[in-house]
Formats: sequence, C-alpha cells, structure tokens
Amino acid sequence: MLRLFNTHKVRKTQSLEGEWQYQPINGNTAVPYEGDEYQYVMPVPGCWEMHPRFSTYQGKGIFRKTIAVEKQTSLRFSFQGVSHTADVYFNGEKIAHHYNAYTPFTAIVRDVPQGEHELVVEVDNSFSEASALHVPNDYYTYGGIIRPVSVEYVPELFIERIAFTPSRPSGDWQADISVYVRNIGTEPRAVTLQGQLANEAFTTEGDQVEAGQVKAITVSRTFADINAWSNANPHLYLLDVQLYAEGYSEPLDDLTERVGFRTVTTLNNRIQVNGEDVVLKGFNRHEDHPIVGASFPYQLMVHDIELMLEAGANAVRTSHYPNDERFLDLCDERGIFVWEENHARGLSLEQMQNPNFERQCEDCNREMVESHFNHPSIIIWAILNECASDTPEGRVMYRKQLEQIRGMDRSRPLSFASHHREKELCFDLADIVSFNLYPLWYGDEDPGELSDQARRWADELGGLGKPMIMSEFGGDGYYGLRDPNRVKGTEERQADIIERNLEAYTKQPFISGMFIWQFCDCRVTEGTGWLLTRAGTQNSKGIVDRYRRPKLAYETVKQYFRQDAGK
Ligand code: ADA
Repeated sequence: MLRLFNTHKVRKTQSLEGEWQYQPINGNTAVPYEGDEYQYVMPVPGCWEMHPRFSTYQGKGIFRKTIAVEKQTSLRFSFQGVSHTADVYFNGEKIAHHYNAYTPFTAIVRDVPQGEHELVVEVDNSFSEASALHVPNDYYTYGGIIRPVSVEYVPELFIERIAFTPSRPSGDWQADISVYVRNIGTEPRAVTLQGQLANEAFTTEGDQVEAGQVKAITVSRTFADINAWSNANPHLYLLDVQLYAEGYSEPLDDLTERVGFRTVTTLNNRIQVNGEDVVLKGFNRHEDHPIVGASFPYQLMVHDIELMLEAGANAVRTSHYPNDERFLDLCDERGIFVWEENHARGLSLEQMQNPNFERQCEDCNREMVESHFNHPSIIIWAILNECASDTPEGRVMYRKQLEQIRGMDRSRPLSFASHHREKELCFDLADIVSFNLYPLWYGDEDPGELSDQARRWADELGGLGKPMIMSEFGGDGYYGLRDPNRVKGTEERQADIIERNLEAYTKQPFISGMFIWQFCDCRVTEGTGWLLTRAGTQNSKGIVDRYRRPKLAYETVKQYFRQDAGK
C-alpha cells in the first residue's frame, strides 16, 4: 500500500510487498555463508537490522524477487524508499540507480514479454564519500527496502504525476492543475485529458507529447462552493484524471490524486493558513521504532499520530528527511500541519564540500517537492538542518537550494533550522526564521530571555518582518529514570525543561511555531566524539520512549498544547 486511497482505476498495479530473497555481501559483519546464492528471506518493506543476524550490519545486501507478467506490457517499478543506495536490475540489466533512503524513485522497462522475470535490488547503507547526506549521525541509517514497492503495467503514454496549486485571489477558489504525461514510445502522440474535481469536469485537447518526452498540460479553473482544508476541518477532494490517446475511445491510463484547497502566506511576522494566523505546536519526529526501524507499517503511523493529537499538537516537523507518504496522507486526513525538510543534519562546511553534496541535495529537493506537492498538510518546505549557514560558502549553497525549491513551488514558505545564533548569515534567504536552541539543556539561559534575544538576532540579520519558529528545544529524559532531586537525565528534569520552554514560548506574541525535540527517542549511530557516544545508542529527548511509552514530559506538553486547542 503506497497511499491511503486508490490512485488508479484503469492502470493495473501490483504491490511487491512480502517476502524477498536476501543475501548480504561486503559488509562490516561476518555472516556465515553456506554456499547458497540467497540464504535468507527478508520482509519488504523492512530494515535488515530487524533480523537477528543483521542488527548492526552495514554494507551491501542483495534482494531478489520473481515477477510473473500475464501479457506483454511495459512495467514501471515504484520504490518509495531504499536505504540508502539502490541499484536495480531487471533480468540482469541495470534499470535504475538511486541515492537517498527517504525519497521515491521509479524505473521503467519497455515491452516486457509474458512470463517470469527477475527483479534484483542491490542495497547499500554504508558510509563513504559517495554518500554525502547519510553520514554517522544523531539518528540511524538503516539498511533495506524500507518503504513500499509496487509494479505498474503502463501503456506507452501514461500520467507520470499531477501538480495541484490552489489559490484564492478573491471570492472563489482557483486551481492550476498540471498533468505530466510521459511518452515512452517511439512516435509523437496526440492526447486528450478528462478530469473531475469537486463536481467540476474539465477536458484538454490538442496536446502532443513527443517520443521519449514528458509534457506538462496545465488547466486553470475556478471552483464554486469549496470546503477549504484547514487543521480544524481537513476537507479533502479526489482529483481524477483520465488520459485518452488519439484513436482510442477508452482511457489509456489514469491517476487519482487527493488535494485540499488552502493557502499559506507569511505577513507581519506571522504565518497564515487561509488568511488566518496560525501558531504551530508540535514535535520533531524521526521515523524510528525498535520493532520496525525506519520501516513503518500504517498501524504504527496511526499510533504516533494519535499520541501527538492526544498531546494537543497541531503540527509535526519531519526531521530530518522527507517522510513516508502514507504518514503525510494521515496528516492530510487528520489536519496536522507539516514542516517537511530535505535530508541533511548538522553537516559542516567540509561535509557540504563533498563533491556529491550538491547533486544529492538537488535530487532530494526535487524528489521531495515533486512527490509530495499535493499534500495540503505540508505548509513549509525546509532545507539543511543545522548546516554551515554561518559561512559565505555555505550561504551560496543555501541560496541555491532555496531558489531551486522556489522554482518548483511558489505556494509555500521556506525555512531552515539554524543553531548559529548571532553568526547566522542566511535569514534573509528564507521566508520564516527558525531557531534550534536548547536553553536549560546545552546551556543555562532562560528560555524567555533567549527567545527575545533570538527575535533581535532575526531582526538584525535579515529576518525583519518574518515569522519566527522555535524549531528545536528539549532535553534528555531516560524512560523510567526518576529522582526526587530532578537531576539531569531524569524524566522529572526533562519535564521541567520542557515546561519552562513552553511557558515562555506560548506567551511570546512573535513566535509562530514551536517544535519540541523530539517526539520519540531514536536509535543513533555508534561512534566516537560526544555526538556518537550517546548512552544506549539513542537520543533520549523523546517525550515518549522508543516503544512510545509516555514519559512525564508528555503530560506537561499536553497542558500547554491543549491550553487553546485548535489554534
Ligand atoms: C540538534 C539536531 C537534532 C539533535 C539535537 C540534540 O539540534 O538538529 O538532530 O541532534 O540537536 O539532541 O542535540
């Protein structure tokens, strides 16, 4: 299940979830090899760390599956996430290479004959110069085909994606709908589209898609009697598009997307959704769980969502990478605002100068924005958490990446989370100014005074008039560790720290958002240095532990977030 609704009535799709053959090769752990080509089976989606023999395995692993094709067709394989590098082979021939665990990719094979075929995915989760974004870090880079996979039977002309952009210049809602049609054939083809959205039908005619090309066909329409999407009333509409090729009376292909009508703006230091000021109250969340690693089944996603809603949250930050799309579907359905960010955490200038950095970020930005464009819940795109935005060289890269995203989407404000305080050089480039500060944890500053100071830094350093978000604050609390002296690391001390932060931030009129670090404890890479030597190889700043057992801080958060719920 790739999404939480049906995306096709015409195109045949088949899930490739289930058991795949698996063989580790070239890794950090000696695995007994008994001479069989594939000794193991692995669940897909899944992380190989969940197998007792591979709980700390880093290296390459090969996954294999046989696919039966009923009659000759072209196939489009859709991978939602392979961690972190994938090389895909179909009957021994390479059909795709992809880097980054957290963004989707597709691979097309033309004219596949009826019969049995072999799909092989070589997966690598090791760290090297080839991987600029997955580095030893304060979260874990699992190995495996960690998100759903499917195969689609596609004709020569098919709908690759749809981009829906709502706006409300005056009374009625309007929308630009761009349908991207791909022609994998060898001849130019004339196409007609028929679409339905919110009781409106539309047709396009006379477009031609050249051989081997993708063409965006855009329609702009006004819609009457629309129920807007908001967090209090997360109304969603299905947008159905059918594609007809010249000479065919039946649709050749189709795609259904799910959309919401809402606008996001920033004005006078505030963020507005549908013209109304909002204050985001929520959590930073890693997709991590001791039972499933980074490979979440739907039920556990719902569990996280329910816990966040129960705590009174209205927002989540997908720290520090694009999330599984089913989680975003749930946020659309439950009315949770999302800050989605590209994949990078705490990279130094030297790491940003890795020769692969720029391209890997560009790919990640493009794949994130293109694949998640239609989620009304996403109201902020962000980049490069705590990277070198305090250096002139870093600034050039921040600028480039923000411009790249703006070039793809002008309907959402952009931000980045910074810990550089008065040394920050990039506030002028973003629409929202965001601070990662840890008063009472990494320092002993008063949260109220520090946030006043942060507003002054923002105003002086290019963020005047822009909304401000406290994108990270919190402290460690080891689940079950209690002490009447409320010493550092206890649940009591963690609750105190969060309480003092929330007490200050919920009163500050200039704060438009607060994201607690973090929702759940998460596994981290083991290494040396302060960052990679965390006790139990976990970051314990969750207000629930890795198994989602609430700590004392959970109740504290509830008190503050629920004060004026719905805001
Ligand atoms: C940073 C970082 C987080 C996490 C946090 C912490 O601000 O963005 O990923 O590492 O600090 O726990 O120290």
